[in-house]
Amino acid sequence: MTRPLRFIVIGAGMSGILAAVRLKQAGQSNFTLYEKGASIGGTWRENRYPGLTCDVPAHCYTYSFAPHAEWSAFYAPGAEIKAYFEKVVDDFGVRDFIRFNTEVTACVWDGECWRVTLADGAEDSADIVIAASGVLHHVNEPVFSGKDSFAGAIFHSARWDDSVVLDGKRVGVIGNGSTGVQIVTALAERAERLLHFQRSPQWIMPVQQFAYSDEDRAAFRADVTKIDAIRLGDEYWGGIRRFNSAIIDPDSPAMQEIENLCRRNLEESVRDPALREKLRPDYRAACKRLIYSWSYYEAAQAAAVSIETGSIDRIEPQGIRMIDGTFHPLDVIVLATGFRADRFIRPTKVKGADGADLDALWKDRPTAHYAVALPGFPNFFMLNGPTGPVGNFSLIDIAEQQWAYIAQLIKPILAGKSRTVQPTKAAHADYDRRRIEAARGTIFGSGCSSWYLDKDGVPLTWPWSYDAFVQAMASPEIDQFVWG
Ligand code: NA7
Repeated sequence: MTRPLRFIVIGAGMSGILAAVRLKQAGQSNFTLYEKGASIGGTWRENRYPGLTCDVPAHCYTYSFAPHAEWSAFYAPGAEIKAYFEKVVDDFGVRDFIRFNTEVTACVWDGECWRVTLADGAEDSADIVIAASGVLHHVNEPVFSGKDSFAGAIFHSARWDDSVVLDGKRVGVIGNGSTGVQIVTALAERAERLLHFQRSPQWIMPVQQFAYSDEDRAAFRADVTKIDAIRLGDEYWGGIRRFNSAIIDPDSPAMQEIENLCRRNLEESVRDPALREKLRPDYRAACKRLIYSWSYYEAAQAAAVSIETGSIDRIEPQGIRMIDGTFHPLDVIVLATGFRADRFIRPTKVKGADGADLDALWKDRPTAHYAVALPGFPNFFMLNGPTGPVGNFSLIDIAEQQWAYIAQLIKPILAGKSRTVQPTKAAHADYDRRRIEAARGTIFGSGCSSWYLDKDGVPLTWPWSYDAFVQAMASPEIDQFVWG
């Protein structure tokens, strides 16, 4: 006997779609996905900039239950990934569960269930809430003085303006995270002048990109084990495990290997010694999220491209003025300045039992028990929430494992044996303490700025091995939770 339950999922990006498919597969039909945007896809909807590519191999960035034969290349372009999610939504029949253009503004636990308020003032309620609200969608737009005076087009990379002509124009790209690097690589041959404003240099991991042919795709279609060989194969997973052991042990041979690869890439790819020094970081490789690129250094050496390492003073009507007085005339400015990755479900107000308030709880740093749940917030779960694994690997895989963990926690509720579940305060406090201590020693905490760090400079990430994560998700420790 199972008790009929109502679920609300917040967000129809990668994690929310996963939750919907899993709920449907489990026989649940009383659920709604509230999506603030007009279409699905989360970060793959928000980002449409030229050159947008996922840095996880395409066949590894898919749901385990939806292999996909049609990728055009080893690393897929963003538009194909968005189309893949659209296809999954239709193939698995979850589109009718999505309410678009409907932002959730508040979730309040009333002692029995979650009262959910929507932006238009309407209300809904649910036994269980899944916050699949994503990480990379609150844009970070630094305040540059004079920005509004710019006579040309200026926009954030995640608010791409398709009406703006780039060919033959003078384009400035501010920021050189994965986004800035991909945009500059894509525009190097299109712009008349392309200035890449780099506040801190980045290590670039060389990777091979290649197109799949029609024959390749036919072979993938005919035989799914050919997809599995990539998705589950040693080449990808061996790389993930080596990368992961490097992250958590900066003195490991695996870290040494990453550093050597990045340094050799810089030495061998950049011919002009002055440019090479401009592009050489003074912090360790993988401290910031590693940038995977097969062609950025070539782009940086293209005739139309220059790397600007000075500090920006202000934006003027005709371009960018540097602190040293240099002026760069520009037609278009792209702010590839990243996201406020510490927001998670905020600004949605979440109030749990006995006055528990998410804003207050996350005042110093966002956290969640094993990245998934919080004491004081019964039946409230997060996918890709704070302190989960981040790095150059598939967050789809991470979300799937988190879902398996949540599914085990709610089993007694589905069975009608209890109504609520939440982690104990003591268990979460212990997790937090151990996590913070371990996170300080990872490569992310080795001395650089990045979106992985909390406001105290501690990495807000899973600091243990990938296998420890798999194990933790596979079998929740029952004594860390209370069922009510
Ligand atoms: P990132 O990786 O957060 O990069 C943001 C970039 O913007 C980075 O180079 C910053 O320099 C730069 N930045 C931010 N503020 C400023 C100001 N005020 N002046 C100059 N430069 C600035 O964001 P991305 O969008 O590239 O990538 C986010 C993730 O999306 C990526 O890791 C993938 O997971 C996908 P800094 O390094 O802080 O000196």
